[in-house]
Amino acid sequence: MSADTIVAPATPPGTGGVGIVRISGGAVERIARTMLGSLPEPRTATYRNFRDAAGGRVDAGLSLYFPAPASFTGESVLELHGHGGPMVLSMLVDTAVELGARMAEPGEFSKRAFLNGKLDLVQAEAIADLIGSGTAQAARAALRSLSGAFSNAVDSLAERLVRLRMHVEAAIDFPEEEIDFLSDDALHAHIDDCAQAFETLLAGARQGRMLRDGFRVVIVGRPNAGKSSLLNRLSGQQAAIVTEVAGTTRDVLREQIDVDGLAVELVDTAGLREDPDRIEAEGIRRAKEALGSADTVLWIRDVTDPERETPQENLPADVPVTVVHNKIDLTGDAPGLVGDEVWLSAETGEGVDALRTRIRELAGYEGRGEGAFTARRRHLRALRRAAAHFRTGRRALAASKAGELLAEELRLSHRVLGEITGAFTADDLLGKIFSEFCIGK
Ligand SMILES: Nc1nc2c(ncn2[C@@H]2O[C@H](COP(=O)(O)OP(=O)(O)OP(=O)(O)O)[C@@H](O)[C@H]2O)c(=O)[nH]1
Ligand SMILES: [Mg+2]
Repeated sequence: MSADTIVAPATPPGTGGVGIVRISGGAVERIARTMLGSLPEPRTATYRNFRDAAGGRVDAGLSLYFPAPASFTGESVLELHGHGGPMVLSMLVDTAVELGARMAEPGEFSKRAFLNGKLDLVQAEAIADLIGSGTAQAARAALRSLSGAFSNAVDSLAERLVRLRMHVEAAIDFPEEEIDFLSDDALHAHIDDCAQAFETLLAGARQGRMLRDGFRVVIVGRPNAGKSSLLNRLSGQQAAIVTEVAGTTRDVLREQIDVDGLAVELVDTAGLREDPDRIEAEGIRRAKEALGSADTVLWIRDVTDPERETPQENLPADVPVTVVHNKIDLTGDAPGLVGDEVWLSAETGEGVDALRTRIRELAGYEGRGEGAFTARRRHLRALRRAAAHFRTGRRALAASKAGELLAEELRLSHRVLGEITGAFTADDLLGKIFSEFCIGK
């Protein structure tokens, strides 16, 4: 438990009927005795004068005292519900500081709740998402995350992985019987079951991320491949400049479009190539940055360009990439989906419907799902990494009956899952997550 005591207004800046100051930490009791005269009865709204350190009256209102550990943060918490004016609130905060508290950092109340085991990381993030949600549906989904719907699903998958790992490690410990163990039907049923659970959770998290942020499609490729033409075609307007000059687009362009009911943010970028001029180089840097936040990438290739390959090292490893062959009007190739690659012409529009279908598929969008929860990009990334470890282990077992490799990949997979709820999370990640919250949360 943190030794120091923090204070911040819990209501937004500005004026209002009521303004709330929240204090959390070890000095709460002492501060309450000074400011209120005595400690109010726990969890009971008590009308009091609020006094400064010298005994002068600052305001009067309701006080609420939550002794540790039965509070939001897990520490003793005092709430002062005063009159909602900036001056009043700042005098109350100053008094608490004078009496030994310090100003809270952004998200610090939630961070303490997390560190004291009151919430897991997903739930703490759901508070911020609920407050920030832009639609009623997103708000309901955030509330479900806050209630633990997402965390429970992650925990239950983590448990399955642990049981599977125990099963495999038991087999490794008895080398004479290892082969039998590892070809055991029960083991394979167990593996299938985990694979299924990964699929379900990934689908749910993808939906949840879309509810929160929409689906982000980043278009990349060599200069002149037709990226901007495709953006214009999909958005139905001349949003981006198109010319026959290679290197036309130098900035990152974003367009909100509706793909058959799915909210998509299309991102057009500068063509990737060697030896660009300075402005273009900055454009390419921004293109790579945009790739970092993509939900999916469209890799546009001009079917008439002899150097149509885009350098693969530029593409993110953990995001699905769809190859789009553009300008088929010049070659007469057939439009449509072949395997998971799309053939089209941004100029004539043939094949563009197949791309829309592909985007919907990639998004895994199922409309308004009952029981949906919100999820963040961070969660989805971790889930994908965890699933990749699981698959690697599964392949190792199938290829070489390698129990040790499977066990190791299961351990890694479990660990990555733990980053989602915060069971294993590095301090710097925690700092980053909570710093995005606002003060007083
Ligand atoms: N025939 C044909 N021409 C196309 C097609 N798509 C784009 N073009 C042409 O190709 C040229 C480049 O198109 P852009 O959309 O500017 O290409 P870009 O990939 O955005 O290029 P940069 O911004 O320079 O990286 C323009 O002259 C377009 O008219 C297509 O499907 N068919
Ligand atoms: Mg362009």
